Amino acid sequence: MARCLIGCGSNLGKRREQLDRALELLRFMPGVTLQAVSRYRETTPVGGPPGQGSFLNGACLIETELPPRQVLDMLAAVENTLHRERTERWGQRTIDLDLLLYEDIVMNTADLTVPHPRMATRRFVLEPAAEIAGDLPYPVGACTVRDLLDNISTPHPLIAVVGVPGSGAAEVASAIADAVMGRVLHAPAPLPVPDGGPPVSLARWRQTLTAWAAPLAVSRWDDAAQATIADFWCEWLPDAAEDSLDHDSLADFRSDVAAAAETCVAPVVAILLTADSAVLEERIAFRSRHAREHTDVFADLAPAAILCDRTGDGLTPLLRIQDRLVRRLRTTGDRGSRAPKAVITIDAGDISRAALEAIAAVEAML
Ligand code: A4P
Ligand code: MG
Repeated sequence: MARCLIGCGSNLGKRREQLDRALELLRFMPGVTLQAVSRYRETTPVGGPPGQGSFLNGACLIETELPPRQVLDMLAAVENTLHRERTERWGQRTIDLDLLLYEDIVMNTADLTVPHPRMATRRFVLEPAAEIAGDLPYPVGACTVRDLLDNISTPHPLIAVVGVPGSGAAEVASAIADAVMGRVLHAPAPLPVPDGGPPVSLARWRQTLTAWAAPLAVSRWDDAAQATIADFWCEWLPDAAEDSLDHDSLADFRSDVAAAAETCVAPVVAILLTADSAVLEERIAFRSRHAREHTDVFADLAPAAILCDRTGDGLTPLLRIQDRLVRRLRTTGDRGSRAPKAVITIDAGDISRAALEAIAAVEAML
């Protein structure tokens, strides 16, 4: 038997009746035992078109012999019985049932991602979930559901928006800060990526680390900010340095970063921006064409554009760094106490859309 955590929401029609009815339908599904139901909470809509009504959200815990895909089909069947219409993403709905957790399974297929990819920052999901199943494991963060709720309840949280040059991290971080009236911190020094000249030295990596660590020092943390959104993350630097340093220098640099991290505030959430090769290539070419103009657009791609002009390929080093970054943030095993428990991955192919997704992920915490 597998334990599954289900999130329920409604913001159209008779919300309480619809939630009650969905739970009744689940109770009588063959192969399903309804173990626990949370109380319902009134919540402000996050993301989606403006003007929609507030939600009533809850959670339930079931035990079932059905495999994950069949649980999803069953939830869709219940939604259809309750006349769920799908007109637009995140639009208002009579009922929404999400499969949040299925034991400690981690899976990602075209129509099912478990754990639910947006649950880790959503207070409207985590409060009811923690009420009935706080000890359930959240395998992606190597923690429990209650830990996730505590994590987003950290006072004066640091949120790190991370991605390779060209992913739009600076723009997305600013957009989040504007939307939630937080403080934005931009990287005090650019990421020293290869430009076809001599390899970046250990000394230069150390300078970058010192510059990045300074505004995040625990001793300097400004308690006045509701939230701080940074477009850099010190613990990622060794992944970027890997191609330019020899084995021993890289080992030294890793210990420098670990020591510096101890003195810095750790991000509770990472917004991971990923861009595919076609998108990055196009942005590098854009930067190349506009190299002589004074434009801030994709300014962080200047070294990649120079590398591209010199060698015809500015992309490969960025993709290698991105692979390592994704691996670091999405490793599920021993993550260490300083790794962000919540990682929200967003496709940076369309930066305005990525910014809206990121804003929704952060607004859902507050
Ligand atoms: N899908 C993939 N993984 C899952 C999963 N673990 N559980 C696919 C459920 N569905 C999953 O979902 C779109 C597709 O996601 C499904 O076809 C399924 O194959 P949907 O229910 O048709 O559409 P949606 O819910 O509008 O999209 P989405 O992206 O799932 O939205 P979310 O993330 O569920 O967010 N604000 C408040 N206060 N309360 C809410 O309940 N809900 C949302 C919806 C936004 N804002 C909210 C609330
Ligand atoms: Mg849904």
